[in-house]
Amino acid sequence: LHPCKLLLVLVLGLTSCLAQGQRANSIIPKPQQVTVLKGQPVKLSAKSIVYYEAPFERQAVYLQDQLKSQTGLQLNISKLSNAKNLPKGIVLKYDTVAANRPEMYVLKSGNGTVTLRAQDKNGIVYGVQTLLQLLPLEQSRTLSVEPVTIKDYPRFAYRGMHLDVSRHIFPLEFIKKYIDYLAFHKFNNFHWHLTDDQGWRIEIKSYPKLNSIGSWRNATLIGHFKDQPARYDSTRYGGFYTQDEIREIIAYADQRGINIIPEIDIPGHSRATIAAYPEFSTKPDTTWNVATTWGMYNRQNNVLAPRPETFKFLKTLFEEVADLFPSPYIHIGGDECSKMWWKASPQAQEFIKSHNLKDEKGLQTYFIEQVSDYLAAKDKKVIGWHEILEGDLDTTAIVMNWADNKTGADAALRGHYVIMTPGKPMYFDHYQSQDPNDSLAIHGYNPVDAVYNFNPMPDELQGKPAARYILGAQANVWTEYMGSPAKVEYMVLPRMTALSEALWSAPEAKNYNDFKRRLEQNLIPRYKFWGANYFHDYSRWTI
Ligand code: TNX
Repeated sequence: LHPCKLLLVLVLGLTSCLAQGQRANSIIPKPQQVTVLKGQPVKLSAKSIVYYEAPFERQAVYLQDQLKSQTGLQLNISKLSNAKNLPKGIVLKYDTVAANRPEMYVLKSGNGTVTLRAQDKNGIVYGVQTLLQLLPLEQSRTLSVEPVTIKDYPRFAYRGMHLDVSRHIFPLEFIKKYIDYLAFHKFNNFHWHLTDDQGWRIEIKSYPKLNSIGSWRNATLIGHFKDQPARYDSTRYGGFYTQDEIREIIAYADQRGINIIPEIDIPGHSRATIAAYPEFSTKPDTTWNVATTWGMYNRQNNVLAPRPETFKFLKTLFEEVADLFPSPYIHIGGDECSKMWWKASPQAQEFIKSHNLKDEKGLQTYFIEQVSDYLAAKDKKVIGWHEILEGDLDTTAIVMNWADNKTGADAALRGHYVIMTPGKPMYFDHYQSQDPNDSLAIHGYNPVDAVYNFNPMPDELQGKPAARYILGAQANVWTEYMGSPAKVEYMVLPRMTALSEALWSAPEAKNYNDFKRRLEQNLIPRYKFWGANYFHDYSRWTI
């Protein structure tokens, strides 16, 4: 070999090695264990095949689609036969990788094969996400995967993102894109906030006026700049997702390892319901409009009355919802229920007395327990916002805590499973910059580093048995000031990327500066590739 050629080979070899090492080092969320091996990279070309074992066929299709869109390479898929030697290509293998470690995967590349081993669909989906991050983000006819072993599993069992589609509704295609973002970041729950004072967004066949009336309001947001109050005109705004569309979304999410938790918010936040059916309100003879402004709607009636026909409605409604969603959990709201309407209603007062309830808080508890019973008969567990603990709740409801960590710790000490969503820093409708020209948001400042450094485990529970009740955490995306998919993307990226690591990675492995490096090298190019409108105030997070 001519010395010049040798030098060229060395330099090229070195640069490709560096590029490869960087990929394994730039994965988000940071895996539990990465070992870069010696040896040849695995080469993939159009002739390579994605082999799968029976439970993972739909994930093989998912990997095939993702590879095609990221690199242009179209691989065939094929069921793995009982061959002793693993074939060349990519293999999705069903394997009990570790007892008591749901969602774990092991990715191994070497000797011509990339294997992903997992004992459940979610493990395979996460292995796919990691594999995609080991591959270049460019069109290419051949690919090489550096030789590595990655053993990986999540720190918390519940990793969620929420989206409010009542205040603003988004096209079905965007809901899918949002689910893709969740899948990429190894989240496993999508909390779909489907009803609120400002509009009812799920088709309900047994009570059709929820859609013909409750899904529409006469107010459209027309201006939302920080230096001006929000402005509306009175054009009709609204819509809802049909049950067929919802089934399509459920299947799409399921393929990606994501459970969808629907929320039907009761007994407060029910203005759209009583607009459609005033007979469920404390003033059945009044006509209500679907709310046209934001905020706690308390001074204007938005609560359900404890009438027999209301409970009949709730039973039928929640049974219909339970039949539609395979989720083992249904969210029934329970937040911010104003008691003044029950105080002012002779009928509600009479109900409190005749049912031996202590007061209005007891009545709220009664609503939650009734619906919990209807859902228990359908084998569903209830999730509610932490206000459900105001009365003496006598159920095993899971508490979604939007107050501080201490409130979450108290709920865990009372024996409830808890999902942490404290407003600071889990509300992504808050500002992420202090730029006076930023787009309108609310309630102060939740920058990306606060999200990254959030620890869902309250200090009060460290080392205590009740720590096991903390299931994980979730960010909430209330959309009062998010009138378009682009605004939602702007509010969630990169904060959801930061959250993914706070939920997945070992706390001792977290490092904000290193996160920023990986964000820049690995994620920003992906945001661009996805066509996402991310927040890019470089002063906040650029190295
Ligand atoms: C409170 S937190 C709400 C939502 C609003 C949000 C705005 C909670 C369960 N309810 O109805 O959209 O504040 O930040």
